[in-house]
Amino acid sequence: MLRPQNSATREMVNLDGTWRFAVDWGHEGLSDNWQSGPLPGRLDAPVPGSVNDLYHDEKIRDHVGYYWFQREVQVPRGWNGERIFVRVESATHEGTVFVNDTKVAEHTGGYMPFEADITGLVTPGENFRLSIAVNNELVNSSIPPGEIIELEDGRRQQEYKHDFYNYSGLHRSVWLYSAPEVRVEDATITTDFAGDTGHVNYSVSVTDTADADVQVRVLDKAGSQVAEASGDAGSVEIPGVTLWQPGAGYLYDMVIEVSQGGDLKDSFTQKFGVRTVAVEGKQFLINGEPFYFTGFGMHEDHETLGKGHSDAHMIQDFQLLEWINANSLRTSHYPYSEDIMDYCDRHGVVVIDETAAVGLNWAIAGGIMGGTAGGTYEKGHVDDSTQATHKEAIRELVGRDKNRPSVVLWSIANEPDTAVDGARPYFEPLVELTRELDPSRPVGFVNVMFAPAGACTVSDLFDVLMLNRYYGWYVQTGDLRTAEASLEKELRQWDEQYAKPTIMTEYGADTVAGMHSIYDQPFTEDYQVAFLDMYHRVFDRVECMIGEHVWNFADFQTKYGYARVDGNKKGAFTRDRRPKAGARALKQRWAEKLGR
Ligand code: GCB
Repeated sequence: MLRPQNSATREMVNLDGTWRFAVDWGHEGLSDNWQSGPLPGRLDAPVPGSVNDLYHDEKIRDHVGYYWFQREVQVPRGWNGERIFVRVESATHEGTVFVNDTKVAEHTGGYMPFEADITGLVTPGENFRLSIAVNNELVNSSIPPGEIIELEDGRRQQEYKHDFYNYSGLHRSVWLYSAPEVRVEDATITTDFAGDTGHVNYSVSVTDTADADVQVRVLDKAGSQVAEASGDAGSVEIPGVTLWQPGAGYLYDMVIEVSQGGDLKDSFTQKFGVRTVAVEGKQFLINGEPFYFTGFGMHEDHETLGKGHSDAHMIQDFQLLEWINANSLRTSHYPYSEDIMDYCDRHGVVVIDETAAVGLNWAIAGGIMGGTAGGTYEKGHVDDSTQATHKEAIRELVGRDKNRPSVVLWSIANEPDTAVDGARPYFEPLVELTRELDPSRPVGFVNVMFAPAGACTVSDLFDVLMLNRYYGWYVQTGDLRTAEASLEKELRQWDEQYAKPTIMTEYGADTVAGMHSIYDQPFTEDYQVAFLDMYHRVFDRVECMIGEHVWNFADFQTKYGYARVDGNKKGAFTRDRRPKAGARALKQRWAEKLGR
């Protein structure tokens, strides 16, 4: 799905701001047609933003079900004859959109954009009422999965098998936009290079192909044309190409113009970078050069905003990533906002792009995370309906991010249960689907500690191994000497058995800023440093290791649990982005590792 833009033939109106807001306590908003008039009550809510940390009423925070958002929208008077769309960048986890009384879209999956063509329902120059019902429920068929518990006193509680807080709201921007009837609907660009010549393959789909003439022009950063072609699919060469590189995100514009009978109908510019990605033996190659990942598993998470996007916070986070010498990140545990992805493309930040398939694991769920036990791949847990949603999540993610040079690897799940029989029939079709959708990028998933080399039943299906390990934290707590031996033994086993490039996608220790000890005492800043040092010594001794992503970039909010004190404290930075001792240690380690 293309991200809308302003162009010679398209226009966008941003609908962010303060919207009317109501909590649907009785689950009656849809049946009572709340969209047909002003929402009940007197609350407002910010868009973008999470609603959970804003109100003094704890019941709003804990509500399981629908939150409603509403505002008036003025359609620009110049949009006569155009198609008019409403686009919601994310409604977590399900959004139902109404234009006046009419339902125009329904979408499941809390971290993906969706849109509706509302042309016949609105009039340029006039107002309409836009209502969005956002449902925060997680069930077994959703990604991520969850379960709703009905308590004896009638309350409903949301269980889920991941630790980060189940924030809800319209977390990213909402747009009204116009596009012409005959328009570019999709574009796919893949790249290669030989010497200093870039090879660019493209294919464009147009809404109405009858007599449509497609022209593409490639412009460099300065706006000079460097290549051109005609037809809805083909290839062009860029002489003297500037490659997209880690740390230097050079982007070209592909200006796609659609004409009919000599009249320009649509102009759409798709950005792209020229680079290659490949796995060769135990190496991960970007532009033919071995790449070593330094960085973090992240979260979209801030005080007050929850998972709401803010440009200021985004820029601060990326400045800190640069400061600490991180060259990459994983979008743990869901696709991030398109603004973040655009930033990575522009600035050469390497991305492991992850679906929202976190918590497909009833084995851990009964253990450290709390919640109900039972087998993972059972009817009512992770079953065919979950797999169908998961496939859709992969289709949407690849569809949204396929043209991004920053994305070098797909992560189709985080820590699923893969030590049991049901895992292979569940994952094999998902790996095939991902490869079919995008043959140009390697595919991986993130392996949990309970499915080590001898026990994991799916790792051979993937190109790259991604491991989350907590020796010295969840096991062998406070005993770094034993932890070091265990970690090394396990990594060597992966190396011998699989000989695949391996990234440590999570390792970290909860750390309370300001707490110190001369001993190896968990929760202190000193322990965080000693813990990270230990992992780094081991990584440097095991050949297959091609990257280290610390868990986590910053402290983040979680659901309540005895293992969490006001959230997860494994951040290198606090939740308000102040460095802990581990941050300075990482800055030095990564400077050395990257030869900076
Ligand atoms: C994990 C999960 C991550 C948790 C982390 C932790 O393995 O992937 O979502 O936050 O452990 O700190 O427990």
